[in-house]
Amino acid sequence: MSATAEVLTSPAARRYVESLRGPYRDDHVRLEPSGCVLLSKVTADVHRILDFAVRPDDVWLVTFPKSGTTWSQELIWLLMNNCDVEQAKQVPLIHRFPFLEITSLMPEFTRNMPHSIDHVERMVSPRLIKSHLPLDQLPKQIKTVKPKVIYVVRNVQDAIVSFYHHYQLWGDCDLTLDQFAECFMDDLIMYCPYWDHVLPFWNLRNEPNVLFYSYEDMKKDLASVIRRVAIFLQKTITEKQVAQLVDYLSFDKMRDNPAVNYDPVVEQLRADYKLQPLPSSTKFMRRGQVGEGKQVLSEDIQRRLRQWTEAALQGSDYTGPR
Ligand code: PPS
Repeated sequence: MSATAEVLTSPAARRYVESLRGPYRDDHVRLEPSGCVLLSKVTADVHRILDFAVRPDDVWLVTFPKSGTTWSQELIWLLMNNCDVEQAKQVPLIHRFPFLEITSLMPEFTRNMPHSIDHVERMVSPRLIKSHLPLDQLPKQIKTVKPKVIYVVRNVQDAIVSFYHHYQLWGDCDLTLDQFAECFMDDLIMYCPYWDHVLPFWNLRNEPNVLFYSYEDMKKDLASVIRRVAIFLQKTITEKQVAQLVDYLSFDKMRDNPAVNYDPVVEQLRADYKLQPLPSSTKFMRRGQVGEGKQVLSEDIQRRLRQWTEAALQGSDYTGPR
């Protein structure tokens, strides 16, 4: 184990890992320099990622998991590619808009593909790159080369609910939703601590190379977000194209689009780990709603999440969703 990671050994951390089956059942480690929790298998690539060569014309999409990443990836790719929906339908998103650390995290995901870091290194510019890593765990050159960076945030309660279902989809997890939320507040779950992920990008939101918006913004007025992203990417888009994209990026269309809905990968991965087949209603594109956390988390957990959020946001001018 490299000096860049410390294994989480508390009884709570052990119980959490033992509740998992599938690709996420691995020792969890706290990475340096960010303090981000990830699977121990990622440690091998930490230095390679930190020293990764950034190009000035890259577009980086950075999010905490379950915050509208896939939705934003498809939107950004289409804006960068003249709204070519035919090509978008034909080529899986992972090839068009790779996820930097996916092979490090879940090697099975890229079984018949190059390592995701190699893939990104070999891409022709302008590259579109997804990552869930927090700012201090991303390539150091992000801060000096200053490529375009888009950060998307989502109401933390809804992100927790979506993440819980993500764990039931890409593996199995014996915890209840409330127990999962407790582990989330205790920073036992990968990519936590949550607010340490969001706030550094919030603090950069007025930098010319950074665009910060929310899942809730997309739900409220997708056309406005499309126009904002187009301006940021310096792409011209007609109102007719905006209307086409709003339709193409609707939840129902994306749920039924195999290029973005991950159905084939989930099925293969569950088979690899000999996990029970899931009911056909359990999907990556699941609900796509705002406010589910308030309906399904217990009152007690919601109260504790509010207190936990208040404490984390002390001294910050953060006004995004929480
Ligand atoms: S991941 O695994 O971190 O990349 O997940 P991510 O793509 O960030 O988030 C998945 C959630 O986004 C929802 N989603 C959408 N909502 C509304 N409209 C569209 N088009 C859309 N596409 C994806 C997806 O359903 C997940 O949210 P939940 O709440 O689980 O449904």
